[in-house]
Amino acid sequence: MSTLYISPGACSLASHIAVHELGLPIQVEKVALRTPDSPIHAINPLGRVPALQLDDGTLITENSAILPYLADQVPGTPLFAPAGSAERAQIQSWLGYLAAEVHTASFRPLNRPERYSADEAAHPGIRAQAVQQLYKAFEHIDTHLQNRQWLVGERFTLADAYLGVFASWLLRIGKPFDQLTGVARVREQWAARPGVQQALRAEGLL
Ligand SMILES: N[C@@H](CCC(=O)N[C@@H](CS)C(=O)NCC(=O)O)C(=O)O
Repeated sequence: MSTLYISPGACSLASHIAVHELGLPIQVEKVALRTPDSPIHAINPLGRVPALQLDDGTLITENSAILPYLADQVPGTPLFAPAGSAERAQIQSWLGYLAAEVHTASFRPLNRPERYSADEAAHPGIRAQAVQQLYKAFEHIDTHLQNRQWLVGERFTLADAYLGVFASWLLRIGKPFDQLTGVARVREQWAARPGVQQALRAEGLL
């Protein structure tokens, strides 16, 4: 059986949600992060989650690759769209945006300023700039959601599974993100889904 390595509340929650939404027989294993003795280092040389190890030992990392791979195990699932379709490209576009603009360019300097400067005195400035960057990244999403139910195709897709994780991280920050009404609405819709709740419960977050 394939194994998905996750850490509770981390970005791996997106792939974990997809496992439940798709009803896939995948074992989910919790690992500690940022500690040298964590078993994740023997699985993923980067020591990061999510990491999906297939039955034959093949390793797939990055939410933007794991999510489509999981959805492709259930042909015709509404979580994704057929190869060659514009909808599939739009879903992948949001996966790329969330991974690059939201997670790496914005949340990472906010949560890990030490990766940008060894000088602790510089960290408050890095964090302040990251919050502004994060707000811009989410403003774009919020504008897109003003007259839409979900990110793509008026149905819950892989893109929303991933967005919900980052939208829930915003709750820890509060202002000014609480004024993004489209993002708040999608976060509530996301949190109400049984597949999301199963993943949250399995991670000890409900
Ligand atoms: N771009 C990767 C990011 C993976 C990532 O940074 N995961 C974090 C948790 S949110 C992690 O494992 N951090 C531990 C570390 O960097 O040592 C993805 O989307 O899968």
